[in-house]
Amino acid sequence: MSGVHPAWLGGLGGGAGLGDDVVLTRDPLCGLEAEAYTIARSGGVTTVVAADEAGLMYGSFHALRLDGELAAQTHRPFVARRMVQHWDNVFVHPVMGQVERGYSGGSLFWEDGALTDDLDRVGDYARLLASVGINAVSLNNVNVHAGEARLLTDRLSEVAALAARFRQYHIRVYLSVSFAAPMVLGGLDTADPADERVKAWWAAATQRVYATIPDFGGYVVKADSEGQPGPFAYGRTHADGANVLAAALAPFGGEVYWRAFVYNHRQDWRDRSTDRARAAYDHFTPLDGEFAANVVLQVKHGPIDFQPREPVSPVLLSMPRTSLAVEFQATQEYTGQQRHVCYLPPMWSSVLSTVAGAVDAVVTVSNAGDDRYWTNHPLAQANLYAAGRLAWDPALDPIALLDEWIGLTFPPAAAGVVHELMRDSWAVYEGYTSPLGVGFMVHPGDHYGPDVDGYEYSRWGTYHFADRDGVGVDRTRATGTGFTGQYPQPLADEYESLDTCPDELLLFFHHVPYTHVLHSGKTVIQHIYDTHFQGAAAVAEMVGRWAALPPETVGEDLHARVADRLREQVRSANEWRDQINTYFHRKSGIPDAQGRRIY
Ligand code: GCV
Repeated sequence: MSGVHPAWLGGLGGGAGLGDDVVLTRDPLCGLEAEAYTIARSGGVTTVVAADEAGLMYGSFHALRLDGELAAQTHRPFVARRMVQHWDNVFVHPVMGQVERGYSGGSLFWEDGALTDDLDRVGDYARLLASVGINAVSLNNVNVHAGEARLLTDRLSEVAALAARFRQYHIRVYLSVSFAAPMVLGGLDTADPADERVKAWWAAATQRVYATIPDFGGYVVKADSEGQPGPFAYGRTHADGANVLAAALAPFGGEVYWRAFVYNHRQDWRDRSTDRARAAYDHFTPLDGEFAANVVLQVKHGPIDFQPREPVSPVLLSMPRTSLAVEFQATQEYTGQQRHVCYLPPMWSSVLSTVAGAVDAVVTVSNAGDDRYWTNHPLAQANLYAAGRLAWDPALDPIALLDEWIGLTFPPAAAGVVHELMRDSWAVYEGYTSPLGVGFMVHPGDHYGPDVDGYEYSRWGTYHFADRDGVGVDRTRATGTGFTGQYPQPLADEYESLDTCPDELLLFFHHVPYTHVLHSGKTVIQHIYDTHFQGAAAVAEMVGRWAALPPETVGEDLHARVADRLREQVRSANEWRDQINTYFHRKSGIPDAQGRRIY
């Protein structure tokens, strides 16, 4: 079908379109799987061959990235499902705003409680996602409030309008739904998954969805979590709950993304036997093999909640008879809220290197909103970019992806500075915030800025247990909560032993004295002081680097935006440094070996 312009090719315009030097051939007999393509460039002509339209599209986006000659290569996605999830509300929520944990303005999809009238912008977003390999998007917040629940029923036409824009780029649309929808929307007196009326309600509602949107992807469900309704209310398991929705979707080829983020959020901080890190494994692994074939269990990459450093969730290593999705968070809830530079793909890449063989889907919580630069901090775009590229191919080097994004975004004169600012930015952020995997020393509620004891005596199950002698959570089998026992070997023993536990996760797994000597040769307390001084100093250097870049190189507006965010990052990093160092100095009474200023 060379020469025919499919819908998505029209959308490639705007100066970045394919020229006559690209030859696209769709050949259903070429032997390639769905979405795969072969690409080559020779004598200045690029050829792309694929069996389907989607493969042709992905090959075309690859052609836009090409620079120079290329011997024929075939590319195919690592997983069939590569999803971006939005935590968008239709209405502005009094506490969470329009986009829960959103730092890029309002929703791309809804404005003033109604569907956006800027559907072209949605089309641009769809192109952006498709260009990095995303093929699924869920539109609304997993915390489904009453108004948003109606997207499933009488507001379905809005979902259909959005689906039409995403469809142009081979992206299927999903909805977050409330487990209590049969009650909230259907007027039933129960949402019990064993009740025939409930099953019939889900079947009928789902049938109506597919009558309107034949290629609808399915449902995303947060159940029995942070106040959301779920099957526990009826004495049913999460497999019972998920399978009812799965049965309703199965005739149409739809699927349920059922979240494993289930834990007791009303814990008593005095109770040392409950460990939030254990919760997902304890709830879900007994159900391995009980989920319907079209249920995907969606598991946050770490056992707690998207902290700057966590070990990989043991659930991802322990459910061989269940389809699994790993969930990443591009929206920087705990990693600087798109005011700090924090390039996260090195973290995601290391998770994927452990779980790649076990997962069937990669899900990323989007960091995009109606902001002019999509992501508030212009450099945060790189997180979304690489999230898609890694879902397509988890073996890609995250730093090479950073350079790929820089090359497509900035002129060569800016490339070096942007690279230097971003390359180690996750490590820098970790340095001035969360020491040795301890996590959650953030301001409660908004999760921005330091508050070392903010969650220490709260109900959320996120403690560091610092006292005058030491810090950290004992999660060992020998003397602690036993969480290390949820890992297969060799990880179970590696994390259990102080001799082998990696320094960066030490306080996640162990409670140790401040004088404990790390593998690095430093004491814990000196490590805390050093990383916080070094982290804040590194941010100060970033400001200088950016200021030295002539604004016209990147455009004055963008330059000013980044400069403004960097000023806030410096202020915040200094606050983190001083609060963390002062806190641990006061607790431990141990001075900094270098005599630097601690308050
Ligand atoms: C969408 C954390 C966030 C919540 C979020 C939740 C989740 O607790 O703070 O805002 O809710 O994770 O992933 O469901």
